[in-house]
Amino acid sequence: MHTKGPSPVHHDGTGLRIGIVHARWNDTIIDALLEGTKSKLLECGVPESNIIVQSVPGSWELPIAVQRLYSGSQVQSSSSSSGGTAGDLLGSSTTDLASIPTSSPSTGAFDALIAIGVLIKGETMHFEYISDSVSQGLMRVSLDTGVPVIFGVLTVLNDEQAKARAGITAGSHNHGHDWGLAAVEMAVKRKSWA
Ligand code: DLZ
Repeated sequence: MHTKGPSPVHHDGTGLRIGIVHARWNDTIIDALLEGTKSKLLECGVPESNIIVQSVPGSWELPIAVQRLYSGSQVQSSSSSSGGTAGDLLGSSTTDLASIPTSSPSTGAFDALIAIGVLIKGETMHFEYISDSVSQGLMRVSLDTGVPVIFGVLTVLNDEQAKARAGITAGSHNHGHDWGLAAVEMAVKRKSWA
């Protein structure tokens, strides 16, 4: 029997702060996965203002961006500086995360982080190298920081497989739902481990 990962228990996301970093390659699929992820976070009670979304060019950039997003939030949550808002990490609206005001509900350290990317196999070894490095990089960030980093990276052979995992193909399941639920469950569990 095929069993799914998300817990059957409802976890309360009220008060959690979740960071999402997504790649921009394969943007139609990314958009659907991001939407699916956010919808479950909101369903679990995570306030919209506590969901911080950043983007990077491709999946290769996810580990460093997730690490910097987390480190920036640590710096600013323990400092009293103010001014600025979260923006596009490596895009045109780049903002210094350390300058986000601590009084806003969307500031402070993250309880979980979600990395979203879509890697589609081409004709070279590029896919294998990136998939392996990105998964290892994200695991390293998670273990080094002690913050759950949810692996929202699809590693697929073609566009059709990607669409079938993003809820785009009729009747298919959006894996973003699982990632949102996994983030809330792990964030809640992390608090109980502290
Ligand atoms: C270069 C590249 C290729 C060929 N394919 C993908 C992909 O399928 N998914 C993805 O997220 N990114 C891809 N990239 C971009 C790399 O991840 C990276 O952004 C560039 O090599 C620049 O470092």
